[in-house]
Amino acid sequence: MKVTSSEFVISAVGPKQYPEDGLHEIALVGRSNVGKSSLLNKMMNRKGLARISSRPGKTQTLNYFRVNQMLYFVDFPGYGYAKVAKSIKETWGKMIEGYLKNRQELRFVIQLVDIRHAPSKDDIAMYDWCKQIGIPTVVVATKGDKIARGRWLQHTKVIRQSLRLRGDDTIIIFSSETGQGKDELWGEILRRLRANDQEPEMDSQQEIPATVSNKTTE
Ligand SMILES: Nc1nc2c(ncn2[C@@H]2O[C@H](COP(=O)(O)OP(=O)(O)O)[C@@H](O)[C@H]2O)c(=O)[nH]1
Ligand SMILES: [Mg+2]
Repeated sequence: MKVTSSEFVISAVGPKQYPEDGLHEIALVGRSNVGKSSLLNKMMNRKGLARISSRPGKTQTLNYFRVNQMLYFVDFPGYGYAKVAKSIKETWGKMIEGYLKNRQELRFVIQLVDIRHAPSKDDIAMYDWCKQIGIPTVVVATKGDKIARGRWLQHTKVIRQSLRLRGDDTIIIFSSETGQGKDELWGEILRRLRANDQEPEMDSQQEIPATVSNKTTE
């Protein structure tokens, strides 16, 4: 996709600050240092727009970037500096949970994992959490330039199996150094947004699993 405009909009500390123009939102999650800011900069063709390697764990805000007056990338605080239950339920707080569960504009999550390593417990918990809520995930294996091309398949297989990738979820290999995966990721984003536009209202989708599971345990 040709990015003609991209801008930082707000570091939101809560729902009152989320944009109200109804554009699609794509959340980016992953542990600190996985390459989230670098990927955002690469996707938006803007070297310093998303800050690279600001102090990990410092910001507990949702950072909104608008692209082409069409969508928002929502940069989540990095996880992985606390035990998963704590990082997700406490440090991240209700804001993150509330966003994932209730944000109508959220279309899917891009979850970043380092291609060199098997996903951590936090990565697995994050992925499972999105599946429980009913949010699709595009997994991006970052820092592809750090291992030989011939080993990519082997490494993505480990990631796929550790996360137990489900449904329509997919893995894309990315490098913010070489630009590997950039066009593929944009293609995937546009494909998913288009598919979403063609579906009837899916607002109740997120409530369905909870209702069903409540019923069956009665
Ligand atoms: N070789 C290589 N280094 C990367 C890549 N992406 C990020 N990095 C480096 O990894 C470090 C953390 O990147 P950053 O984007 O700040 O990660 P964040 O904490 O997830 O936002 C920085 O030193 C980046 O230069 C990549 O694709 N290839
Ligand atoms: Mg960052």
